[in-house]
Amino acid sequence: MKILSGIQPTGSIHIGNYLGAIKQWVELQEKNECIFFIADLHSLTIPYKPEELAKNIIEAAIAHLAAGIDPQKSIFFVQSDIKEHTELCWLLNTVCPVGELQRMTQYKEKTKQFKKNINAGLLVYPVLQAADILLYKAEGVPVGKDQVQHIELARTIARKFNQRFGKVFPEPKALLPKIGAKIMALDNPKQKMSKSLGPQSYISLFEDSKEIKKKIMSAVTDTGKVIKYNPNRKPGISNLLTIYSLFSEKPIKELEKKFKDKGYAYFKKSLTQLLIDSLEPFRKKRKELLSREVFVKETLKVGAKRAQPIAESTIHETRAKMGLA
Ligand code: AQP
Repeated sequence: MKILSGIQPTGSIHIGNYLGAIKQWVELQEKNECIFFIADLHSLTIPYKPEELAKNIIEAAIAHLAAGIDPQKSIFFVQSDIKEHTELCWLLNTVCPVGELQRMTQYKEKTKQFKKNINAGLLVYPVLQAADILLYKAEGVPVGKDQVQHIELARTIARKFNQRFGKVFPEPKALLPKIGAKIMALDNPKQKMSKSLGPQSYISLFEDSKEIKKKIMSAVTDTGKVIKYNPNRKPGISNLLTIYSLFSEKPIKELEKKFKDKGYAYFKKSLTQLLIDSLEPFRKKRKELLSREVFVKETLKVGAKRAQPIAESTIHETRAKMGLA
């Protein structure tokens, strides 16, 4: 299967990004043709500091390499290095109904969150995402639950284009992990763990032991003592059980039995230790890569060189179908 996914260079990668998306990427690259990229163009749609962007892109690349993206197995590059992403986005804008864009949950949330910066990029964000996917004719897109609506729209755009101009694009499918597709915020388990909710909501993939302990021990849980998975009635403890299960590779049922009468504090201490141990290799690898910036930049350049001919070929085909060639 041809796989593609991207992530924005908008801050620290957290365990929600990892469990919902990146962990799947690392597994998928073993047996599939994979393309992963840093979505820097998407990140321009929310307030940012231009003087910090280049550094953030390199940091995001380092984070992905540390998390297990292997540039020998996958094509890994920076979105804005391939101009065809923006060209295809424009071409697809002409087949995408504006009503579909206005009803996107992320658009509604971001326009509420950034009232002083409701730019057109926020609205056409999913069209650029569709362009990213369709440019490489990807069939599977490993993402967290929050992105499913956008992948559905990419399918609609592909279908509309193919119907009007003749078949160019396969209709991509979202690939969700069985569990972990929506990790919730530690300080508010009714909301998605998210960079923009602030550092108390998440644990970074490279968080140090002291912070992990502080955040897990103060994670919001319901009143009661029983360690039981019930996302509706016990969202906090269910979220922590999910995180525990994914990092320990033990089924939730087994964890419920193990911690049944032990109480929340005991369970949280055990989870803290599990996270400290599980994240240690990521911290180590990141530290090593931080001192090899030239290698990281070179890796991204090589990735762009591999992506370029695929992108050019699709643009050529698309332009011809639309009567532009
Ligand atoms: N809480 C989550 N649980 C599972 N998966 C998640 N993803 C994000 N949050 C969770 C998945 O991570 C990938 C990267 O998405 P992105 O680059 O759009 O990251 P993001 O949305 O910027 O991450 P945040 O933390 O949610 O940032 P803000 O607050 O800025 O919106 C995607 O596949 C996403 O599904």
